Parts: sequence; C-alpha cells; structure tokens
Amino acid sequence: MSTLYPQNNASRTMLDLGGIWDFRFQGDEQWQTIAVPASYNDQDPDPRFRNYAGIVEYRRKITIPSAWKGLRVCLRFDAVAHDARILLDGKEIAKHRGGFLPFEAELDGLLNPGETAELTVEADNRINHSTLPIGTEGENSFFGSDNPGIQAVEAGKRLQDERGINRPAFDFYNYTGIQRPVRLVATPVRHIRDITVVPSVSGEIRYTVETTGTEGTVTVEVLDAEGNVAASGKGREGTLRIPEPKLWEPWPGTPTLYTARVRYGEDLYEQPFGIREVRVEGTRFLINGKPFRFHGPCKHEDSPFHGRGTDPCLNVTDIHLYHWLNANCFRTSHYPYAEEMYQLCDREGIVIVDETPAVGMWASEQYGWNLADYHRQVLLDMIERDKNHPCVVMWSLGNEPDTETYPDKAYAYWQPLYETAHRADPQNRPVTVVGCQNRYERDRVICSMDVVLINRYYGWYNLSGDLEAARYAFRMELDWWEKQHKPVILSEYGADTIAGLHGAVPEMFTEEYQVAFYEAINECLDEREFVIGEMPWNFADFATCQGPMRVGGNRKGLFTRDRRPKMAAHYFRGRWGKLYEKDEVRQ
Ligand code: BDP
Repeated sequence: MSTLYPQNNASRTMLDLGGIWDFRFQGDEQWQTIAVPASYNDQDPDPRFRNYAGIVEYRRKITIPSAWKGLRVCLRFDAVAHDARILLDGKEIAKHRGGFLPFEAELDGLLNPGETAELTVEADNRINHSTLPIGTEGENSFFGSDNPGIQAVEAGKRLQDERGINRPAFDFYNYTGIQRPVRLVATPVRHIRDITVVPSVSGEIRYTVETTGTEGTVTVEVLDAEGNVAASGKGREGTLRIPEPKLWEPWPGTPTLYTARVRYGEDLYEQPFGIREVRVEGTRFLINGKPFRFHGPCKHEDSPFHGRGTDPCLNVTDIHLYHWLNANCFRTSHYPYAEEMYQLCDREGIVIVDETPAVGMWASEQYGWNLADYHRQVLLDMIERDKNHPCVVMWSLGNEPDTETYPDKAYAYWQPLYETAHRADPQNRPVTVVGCQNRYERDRVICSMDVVLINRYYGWYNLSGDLEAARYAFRMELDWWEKQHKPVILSEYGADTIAGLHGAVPEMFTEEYQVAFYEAINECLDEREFVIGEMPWNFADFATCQGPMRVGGNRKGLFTRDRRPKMAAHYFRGRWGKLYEKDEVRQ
C-alpha cells in the first residue's frame, strides 16, 4: 500500500478532519464530545475512559468539496489504536490492524463531490498475544504482583476477565483512539503512489517512482535547500547526479535537505530527502564515513491531556530540549511515532532508531503465538513509511524479547525478521533488536544483530542502591561484550526519581541518586571504545498502567512529564556538551 504522506500543493489537496467529534463506548446510547487527534483516555474523569477494554465509536459528518470533481478522493488515517474499522453511512469501507501506522480508505464510487455522509471510526484497544504491543493472557501482570496460585487472587482475576480487562505486558499506559490526524485527500486519478530515494555521498541519487498507471511520463527534479534545480531526469526509475552535494549531517552539523519534485501527468509530489550514508564497520557506526556516537534519551509519545495524541507544539518543544541537552538521537521506544516527528528530526538533525511495536515479548512462550507473519507485516509497513527519512539510521525489530530461555527458538524467530528488514530497506540501514537484562551468555539473537543494543538496570532493578556493586557487575558484563567485537549501545538505563526529592545521602528516588547512578554507569561506558552510545531511560516521566512499582507513572525521566529538567538533565547537558568539544569527528 502507498503511504505517501498527504501534501497540499499545486496538484494535491487535503482537508484536516481534526476537531471535536462524537464519541461513545460501543453499546451505549448516548454520544458525547471528544477531541481528535488525541487519546480519549484522559479526556473525561469517568473511570471507564481509563479502564475500558473494547471498542469505542467516533462519529462525524464529512463532505467532499464540489471543487474536487474528477479527482481521486480517499480518507487517510495516520494511525488509529489499536485495530480500526471505518464505516461510511453504516457500511464498512476499510479495516486496519495495529495502532501506529497509516492506512487509507478509498471513497471513489462511495461518496461524490458535493455529497455528505456520516463517518464512523471504531477503535479497539484490546491487547493480547496476537497484538503488537502484547497484552498478557492469564499469566502474571507486567509488574509480577499477582501472587499466582492463591485461590482468592485467581478468583479475583477471573472476575476481572469477565468484566473485560487489558493487562499490558509493557510499561507504558495503553493510550488509544484516533491519536493521529485524519484527512480527506484529493489527488489526480492517475497519480504517484510511491517514491523511493537512495542517495549516496558521491551525489548519485537513485530513485524509483510508482504510479497508478504504466502510461505517461514521470519527471524528477531535485531542488536544493534554496529551491534551485540541482539535477533532473525522466522515467520511473533512474540515477541523478548532484554536483558538490551538501550532506545531511546529524546535529550539531547541518542537516541539509533536498527535495525530489516528481511530476506524473496532472500529479505532483515533493519528497524531501537528505544525502547521507550509514554503515557499520567493525565496532564503529559511521554516518557519512565518520564515527557517530549516539547520545540521547529514549522517548515516548506521552503528555498530559493528549496522551499519545499528535501535538506539533510538544514535538517541537521536545526536540528543542534535545538541543538544549546536547543530545543527538532517540529511539522511538516502543512503536513507530507520528510521521510529523520524523519530518521534524530530518530538519533538526536528530538521529532516530525506528522501532516496531513488538514490545512485551518477554514470555518464553511467545515463540508459539503465531505472531511472526503479523510482526513481519508491521516491520515492512514501518520501513515503507519511513524509508526516505535521513534521520532514520537504524531499524529496531522490537524491545526486550526473551532470548535466553530457548535461544534456538528465539534465533529462529528473529533472524528472518532481521533478513526481511535488510531486504526491504532500499537504503539497507543497520538492523537491531533491543536486548533485555538477561543471561547474556545464553543469547544468540542480540549478538547476531548489526549493532548490539542492551537495556541494563544495574544499580536500579539489580543491586538496588549499591552503585559500587553496580559498577563491578556492569564491568564484568562489558568484558563479555568486548569479546563479541560488535558496536554496543546502552539503549536504556535509568532510575526512578521524584522531582524535588533530595537527600544529602544519594538514596534511591532522590534527584541526587539519579545523577550518581548515571555518573557510575557512564564511568564504565567511558572506558570502552566499542560502546558507541548511551541512551538514558527516559527523556521525560510518562504514564503507565497502575501497579505497586509506579507512583503516578514511570519517573525515570530526565524531565518531569511537563518538561521541567531534573538535576540529571543538567548533568547530561554538561556531559554531552563536553563530548562535542573533544569529539574530533565534528568540529
Ligand atoms: C525496560 C523497558 C521499558 C520500561 C523500563 C523501566 O524496556 O519500557 O519502562 O524497563 O522499567 O525494561 O523503567
């Protein structure tokens, strides 16, 4: 399916359907108001909005402008979580599985220009063994607090099941609904379906254009940042040469962007891209041939009021805070983010590790759940959506699967996905899957990836409060990784910290402990050449499901949920600022 991001230009028009829609829990009589795009969960104090497991309905009228006569019209949903069914005047016109990637519903023949119809969107938030992310089915909850086997506790759990309950196998609140923009999109009937750009630092640009028909000529012009034509050509595929190309460099370099202006018949699409190359060589990660060190906290799409809803102001604020932190990257933990965020990072030079929603796969039984085909499809759709973004430098197949209990089964599951990603990506970026704190010496999966990404909580979940023991243990593990001869990124490490809680002795949950924790672990990282990145967990405090280990959500943020820096944010700002000063890679 084509997933070209909607554009307003001389040939294409889009109408944003954001605003106030009607909303109800399926089966209810009454409709009420709800804002789109946003998660519905925080928009009403009724506890059902937080605890409901099932289908909700959104409704509004849509009208196709009379001026759109003779055009192809569709509805474009950037994401509806998790499963969606789209109805027009009560008749199903599209379905989609998964809550983090776009899909379209054709309106041709269903609604004519000048006509109005009722649009209904059904969104299902239920999670289980066949969804990504995973919901647990019967086994212990994520925080393991269920005291399995106790008769009365088990009876209580059965009661919950009868009422319908989601048990996330992951540590973020299961925000759902129409969380990203919905648009009516008009294009010429014969139109451009897809564009792929593969640049190389020599200035040679390979491109492919997919169109609805095989007739008609495709022309491509490459515009430089000033809008001047730098190269041009004809045909559905070809190679263009840009003399003296300006490269896309990560921050604090200049992330120069070019635009491929593609014309086909009446249609026009302007595809931004950057000229940069990514490669792993030995234990180094090279961007444009220069060693790149990843330093930036992992994120979530999470904020008060909007939940996981797309909010351009929040995105811009966050990325400006990344600059303030002297950070240069983040991982889209634990799902593909809204497309606007990648566009922003293309412009701002922030590097992204792009992750599928395969999170919660920590049960060893996962390899019997028949998830592989669906997981593969989600991976392919993510790569198709994000393939042209210069900010995306690596694919993450998922987060923290069990790879130690049955190492061979795990390998048989993840290796084909690794190969799929390499085959599907026209730019052939490095591929990884993020490893859990585990018996690393049993693992076959993590060390088979192009870059080793490991989440480690020495000094927090392990050896809690004892940073000397944490350093000792982490060093021992790093000795083992040194022998694997791979580049390693510490892709999560962190300590829950209540902003404003202080102590002369740095004890857990104080701001002083968070700083001391990072100082201790960073000391170990700084000793190792093969460690090419540090990604603190997390950029900001974020909402989770309720549990005895979470006080109003996960508090491992360097910032509070409303983006106020804790002491650790100032610490990293200083540390990363110094890295730039001494980094010969970027003068
Ligand atoms: C890691 C998970 C992440 C959690 C984090 C934590 O990857 O999603 O939020 O632990 O416990 O295991 O804070």
